[in-house]
Amino acid sequence: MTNNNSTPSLSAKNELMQSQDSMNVEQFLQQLHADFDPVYSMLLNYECAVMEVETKFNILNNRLSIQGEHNPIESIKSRVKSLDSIIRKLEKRQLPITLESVEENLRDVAGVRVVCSFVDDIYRIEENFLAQEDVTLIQRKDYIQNPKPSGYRSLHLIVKTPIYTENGKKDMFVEIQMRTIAMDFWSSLEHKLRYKKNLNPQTAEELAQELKACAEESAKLDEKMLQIRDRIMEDAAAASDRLQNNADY
Ligand code: 0O2
Repeated sequence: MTNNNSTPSLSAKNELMQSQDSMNVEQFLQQLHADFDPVYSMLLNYECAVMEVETKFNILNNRLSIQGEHNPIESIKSRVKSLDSIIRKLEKRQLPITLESVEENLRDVAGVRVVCSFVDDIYRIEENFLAQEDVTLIQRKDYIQNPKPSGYRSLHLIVKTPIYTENGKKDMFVEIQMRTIAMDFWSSLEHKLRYKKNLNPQTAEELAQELKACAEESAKLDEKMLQIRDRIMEDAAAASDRLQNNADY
């Protein structure tokens, strides 16, 4: 079979297509990186901020457990808000949907939840955390002293803390929610129930009242557990004094 010079051979056509495809892939990747790298980089900064703050709480937990009788922190849960939630929040607040706007306006993209054993552990951990010189308190909401109308209880802090990037130091907002196991149990279940939206208004109102009553019961449980712990500690201290006195004789 002879080849007509004006039409490229089959293999030449394939080569042309392949080179066009690889050009397209390269351009596509370039565009993808240009679009998404700044977004990934921003989310990574928030991941780093979360890690920094988590480490601070883990260290505090270890140090304070040496002074006291127990580990004050039961668990730490962290998250970086999803891109969807970030954009929806900006849209809801009618703010510009840009990376600068996220960093300027949203303070809960990085979130750390610290679950403590007892109510007084929350304030002890808070005091030690805020005493650190690279932690700046921006906002404090004490929903333990002043529960929300829903019954929600937790201590909320917005802090600024630095991370260290390839371009230098960068201050990041982090939202911290501190609560007891009982508060965490209530708020996790209430959060799930709140998203079952197909309730008629009367049922919704009745259930809101019931949930609020549950929150009050759970606050009483926290109070009772604190009293029990204090009695155990007093009793243990008295027993240790008795032993010491006996040894002195
Ligand atoms: P998510 O998915 O948990 O992050 P803002 O955060 O500024 O938009 P606000 O009300 O000024 O809103 O902040 P606030 O009061 O400090 O509460 C923020 C977060 O606390 C909420 O985040 C919830 O996590 C939690 N929270 C507040 N009230 C309730 C409540 O009644 N029940 C439960 N279960 N959680 C609550 P988001 O953004 O709502 O959601």
